[in-house]
Amino acid sequence: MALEIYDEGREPKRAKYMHKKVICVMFIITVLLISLIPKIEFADDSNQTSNKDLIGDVNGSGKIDMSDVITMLKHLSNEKTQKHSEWKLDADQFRRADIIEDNIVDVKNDVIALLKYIAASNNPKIAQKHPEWLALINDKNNIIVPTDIALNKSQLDMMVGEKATLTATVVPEEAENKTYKWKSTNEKVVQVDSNGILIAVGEGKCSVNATTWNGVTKACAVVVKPYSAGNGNTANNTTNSTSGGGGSGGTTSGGTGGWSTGGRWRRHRPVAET
Ligand SMILES: [Ca+2]
Ligand SMILES: [Ca+2]
Repeated sequence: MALEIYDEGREPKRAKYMHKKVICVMFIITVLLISLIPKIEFADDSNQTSNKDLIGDVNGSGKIDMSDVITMLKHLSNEKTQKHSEWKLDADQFRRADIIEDNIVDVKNDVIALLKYIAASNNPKIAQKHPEWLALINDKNNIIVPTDIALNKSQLDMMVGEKATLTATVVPEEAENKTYKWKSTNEKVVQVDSNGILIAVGEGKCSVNATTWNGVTKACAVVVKPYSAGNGNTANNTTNSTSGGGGSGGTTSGGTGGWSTGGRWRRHRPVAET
């Protein structure tokens, strides 16, 4: 392994000093990067694949996680100390660990790249800020990641007690993992469930956001006004339309579009398309 400290022509004393220094730097870098990862989810299947050639999946478990980093660090420790011979990577593992392809598995490039990838995959905020952290490994694995998420509505007027449905479409269609989550910025105004069904619970303004697993997000601005029979607001009626390709939205037609709100009251009115 072309680790600098074992290059030919180096003096043994210098190599010994460098050895301690490298171990120390490795430790500090690892601690720093692990601190970037808010929650290490070994069971997280968001990046799971059956592809045994997955770059970064050093131990061939079918997914990329901290156990791959540990495998790489053990290997590097072996390279330096000539101990723990069982820690050596075989040719396939080495190929998957050589993320920055230079035929060297090192901390500076490969371990850091892997740690960054794991940090970004587990934290949408990091992914949003550093999409390139995900791109490096994903590109090598030819995994298409979401680049956009379209909502059928960018704004919505509702009355307290009313329900509405938002539909999200992850772009591109071919994305490997199109998982996304709904979230309201103020649950005292609007609550949203995992199917994008909103319920207005209080007066005010907030956003309902759909965010993909890799941090791509889109917001719908919602204004909730008090309920009044003559209120001209045109909130969407509740439907579960799944045909929405980001455009047509889910609105029932006809005059029977009644909806209930927790059994408190019920009324009927024509549905207006917004
Ligand atoms: Ca693995
Ligand atoms: Ca490398």
